[in-house]
Amino acid sequence: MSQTTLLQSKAISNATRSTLFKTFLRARRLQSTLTLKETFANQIPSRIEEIKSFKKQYGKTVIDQVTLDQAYGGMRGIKSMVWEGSVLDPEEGIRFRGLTIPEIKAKLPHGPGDSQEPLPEGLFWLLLTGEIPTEQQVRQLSTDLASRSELPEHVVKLLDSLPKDLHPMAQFSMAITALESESKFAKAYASGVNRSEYWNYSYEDSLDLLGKLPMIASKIYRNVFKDGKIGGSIDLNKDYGANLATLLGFENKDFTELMRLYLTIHSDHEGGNVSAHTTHLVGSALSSPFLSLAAGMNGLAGPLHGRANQEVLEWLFKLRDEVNGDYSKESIEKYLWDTLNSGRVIPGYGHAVLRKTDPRYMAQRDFAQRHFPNYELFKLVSMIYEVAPKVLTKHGKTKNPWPNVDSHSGVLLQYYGLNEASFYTVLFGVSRAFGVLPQLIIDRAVGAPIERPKSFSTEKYKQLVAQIQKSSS
Ligand code: CMX
Repeated sequence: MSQTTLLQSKAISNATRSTLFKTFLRARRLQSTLTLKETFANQIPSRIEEIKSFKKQYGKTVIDQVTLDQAYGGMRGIKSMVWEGSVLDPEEGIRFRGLTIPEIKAKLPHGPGDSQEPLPEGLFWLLLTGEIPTEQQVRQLSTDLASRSELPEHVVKLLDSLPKDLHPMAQFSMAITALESESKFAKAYASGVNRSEYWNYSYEDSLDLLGKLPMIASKIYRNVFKDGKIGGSIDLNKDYGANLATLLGFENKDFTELMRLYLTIHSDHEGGNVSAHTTHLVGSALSSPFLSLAAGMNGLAGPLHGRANQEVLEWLFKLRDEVNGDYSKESIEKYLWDTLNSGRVIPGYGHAVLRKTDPRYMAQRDFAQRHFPNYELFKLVSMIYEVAPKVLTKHGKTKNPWPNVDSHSGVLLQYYGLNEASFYTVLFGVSRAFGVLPQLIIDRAVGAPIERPKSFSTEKYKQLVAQIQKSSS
């Protein structure tokens, strides 16, 4: 019987009801003041037990079959990973712990005052624990992350020494790798800590890392594109998005709102995408969270993945130059065909899993409609949204002619004056850390094994196929 039902039951006396009510309230109060680490630590035994008994009962159940096409086709669609934070439905899009983006926006704590956007710290809590944190818990987490922001001197020196024409993503990955010197996990492992404690040190590293990412990102931004000085200082009372906006040098209230939304929706997109999978794979060798995330960021830097947000902007600007103010459907359609006929992809369109417009695109479109419906570039992006799916369908190659997350993000940043497109993937990377680090901590808590799928040579596959054909004839 639940506590609420018990309290309503006629079978108990008023005195018992009053005692029960007080106990219930005390438990609720205690629960709502637990830190993220305490909340997660409490869950570990039952998580381990749940997986153990699930495997014991159903471990030999066949959950998928693999074709030769899939082996040659980037392993598309093969069910072979466990990822707790989110599941991606081809038609509906992402659900974070079962919640859609509109539900996340409604349920997670928002920024202060009249903020309408969810806090990425809250999403991190949800992804790690499956629970929605209270306002108080999220504020505490924001302060915890802000208190970890300082960079070691060698990382600052490293960033200051890099040439300005080194891509911001290469700088980002190098700085994260260089933070390895701070890894509590690596030190604990070297000193022979018991494996049941791995999660604890990975948790600390993950929070240290999240805390330092705004400093790293801002240092890169200010070094490469501005005067080299960070835009402001960390405030322990501000939330993550607000601190990031300040450090980058943007004090606009709406830009801060954009950062909250941006960091929340770019965080997690199942485990099989390149950045998430790479972080998970490298982490499975017990590399520290710093080395694991840096590996994931190198994958995010690819133009078919996170760097598509930069490609979109550059492609949009070329389009703008080429059509010379003529934003008619006909001239946009011609530009789309020119791109396709020259053997290039339309950046920001298509997806390996999705078969509809990405809800992350819609969340950004909604933001633009609320904040700057008449902005020229927003109108252009909207016009492309009307034309491109038809052109891609006619072109007949892509399985998904609809826009993805990267199709819209750059235009939002442009509106607020963050014009430097080569920096955009770094912001994606800061957000992606919120999605991939929870799984790394969970993996360490439940003792996930080193990942090692099987590969065959073409020769060996031929033998296998011949064998299968022979036995079925
Ligand atoms: N423009 C032109 N052709 C496209 C296309 C696009 N936007 N998207 C897919 N295609 C082509 C593929 O190149 C492939 O061609 P070939 O058979 O000649 O190799 C064919 O259509 C089938 O591809 P698919 O099965 O539909 O898509 P994939 O799962 O192979 O690839 C993705 C997915 C995202 C890499 C691809 O759609 C693409 O390159 N899009 C443009 C880049 C982009 O926006 N990437 C960002 C994705 C989101 C993210 O990770 O951040």
